[in-house]
Amino acid sequence: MKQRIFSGVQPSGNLHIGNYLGAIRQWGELQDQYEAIFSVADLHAITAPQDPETLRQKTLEIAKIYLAAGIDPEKCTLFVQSHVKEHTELAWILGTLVRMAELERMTQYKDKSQKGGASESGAGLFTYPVLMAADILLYDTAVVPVGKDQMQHIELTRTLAKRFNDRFGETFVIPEGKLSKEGQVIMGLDDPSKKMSKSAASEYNYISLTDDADTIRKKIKKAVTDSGSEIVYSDDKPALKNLINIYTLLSGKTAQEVEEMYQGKGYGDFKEGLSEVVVGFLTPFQEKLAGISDEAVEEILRKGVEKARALASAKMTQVRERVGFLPAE
Ligand code: ATP
Ligand code: LTN
Repeated sequence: MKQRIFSGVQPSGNLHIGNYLGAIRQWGELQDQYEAIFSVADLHAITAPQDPETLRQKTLEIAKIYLAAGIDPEKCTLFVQSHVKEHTELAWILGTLVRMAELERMTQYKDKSQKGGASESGAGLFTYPVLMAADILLYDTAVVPVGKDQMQHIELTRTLAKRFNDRFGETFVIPEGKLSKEGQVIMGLDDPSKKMSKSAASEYNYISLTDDADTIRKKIKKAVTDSGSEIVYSDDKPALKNLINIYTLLSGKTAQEVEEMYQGKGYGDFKEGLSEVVVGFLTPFQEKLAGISDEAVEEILRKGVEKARALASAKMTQVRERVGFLPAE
């Protein structure tokens, strides 16, 4: 029997090449080897304020992006998180097991709550990792393919699964996180000290998967660079290193090959070359995306949710019994 993988992305903004390279690309590569379930994490998205109509549109768009990235609905289960009520139910139970100090240690929480002030930020931002643990544990997930920034949440998921199992008996599979082969975090184009993020203040932080060619060229032109003019891959030049990483991940060339190509040339030439690489990748991607209708994704999501509900509901019956809840009938 194949092991199960589970992952998701929140429909909270424009997906960018960091999301693709850090997470979604490897999902497509894993779908033959594993039994795969992919969710659109709309419950997570509302931990930041969302406009309802935009949230609906983004939810469909993310599902389309999964398909355009090569996720095959014949092989995988795709569904919208809020369609399966067991996620919030299990999150409540796990929320009684998690410790405040464990949640206070989460980097994502610290970063995000700092932006608006911790005392003003919603409690959902704080308990976010508990809902994520519920997503993963409901499906007996063995492997969770995500970007590096999410690894801390997977660690917490393991802790909670073990804690539950110790207290109530073997119930959950202990999952493992899985980084893409390269494992890099793509940094912001306007600030290479922070990860590229769809909720960044400036759109010059990221290249969205739906940006057109002109926008891409403009954003790459404006991307910050380091001092000096040679094209070298080094930790001393974090901005350039990040741009070279993007170049290599999308072109298949090594960093050394890129350095050689641009020997004796400057940032202008390199940035033009990088723009062509990014446009060359995104143009066919966007053509695929445009070819997927709302109706087609809705149908795929309807089929997916049936499968997800069956698995989640069986697991929750077991969890309720272990915890000591009286059966309703
Ligand atoms: P936000 O900044 O709004 O929280 P995000 O851009 O970080 O959003 P998520 O939905 O949190 O996006 O992440 C989706 C997936 O993409 C996760 O697996 C995450 O690890 C990965 N990911 C996000 N940003 C990057 C990045 N800059 N580089 C590599 N992987 C990333
Ligand atoms: N928090 C994740 C999205 C997410 C997820 C999950 C990833 C929600 N539930 C379950 C893996 C498994 C993020 O990338 N921000």
